[in-house]
Amino acid sequence: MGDLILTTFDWVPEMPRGYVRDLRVRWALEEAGLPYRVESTPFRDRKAVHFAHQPFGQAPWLTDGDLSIFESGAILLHLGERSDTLLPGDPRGRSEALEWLFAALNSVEMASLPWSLFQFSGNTGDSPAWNLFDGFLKARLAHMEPVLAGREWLAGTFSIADILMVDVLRLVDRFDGLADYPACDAYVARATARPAFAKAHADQMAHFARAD
Ligand SMILES: N[C@@H](CCC(=O)N[C@@H](CS)C(=O)NCC(=O)O)C(=O)O
Repeated sequence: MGDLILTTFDWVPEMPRGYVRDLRVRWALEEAGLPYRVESTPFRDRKAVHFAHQPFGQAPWLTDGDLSIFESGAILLHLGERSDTLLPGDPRGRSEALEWLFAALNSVEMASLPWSLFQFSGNTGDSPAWNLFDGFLKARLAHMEPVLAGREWLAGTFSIADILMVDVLRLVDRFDGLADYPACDAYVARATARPAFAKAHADQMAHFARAD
């Protein structure tokens, strides 16, 4: 274990600001109270060293001493294991947190990301493709709704699973997609009211604004 360094882009256009995935990592680091620093990699001119850390040329990645980790889910799992609070210690709680961590990325984000891309590109008129992805997302939200109506956090206490699930649902909320799902909406609201989220969000916005 060594110094924690989070690397994100030096700049991104306005549209993704506040939603770039380094926010998940910042949020977890703030919740855990782990010291870290942020470094930048060029957004426009991605060099070989970037691909050496992140094979798809994306952001973020985290280094912990001589360990370099890409994929926000893998990074949060690493931080959960380093933190006393973000991953339950008992086998049942840990297993629940891991289930929901993968569900956020592999069941919900799988539906929310294409849906959001349709929204970003304004292609939400009646078409077979839009109806397919809209229906796919709504089916996922319909199953998340009773889960979130029955509990405050996914794995008992607030965990890395909540950071990922909330960040995935936040993108849907950006386009008012949670309006018919009050428990999902309330879950996003109570998680994003946490001081660690506010700090992470403000820091990301300031980071990109400095490069304008
Ligand atoms: N599955 C990756 C996705 C990373 C990702 O999509 N990063 C975006 C920023 S939020 C990115 O680098 N976009 C630029 C690109 O794909 O070229 C993760 O969760 O870390």
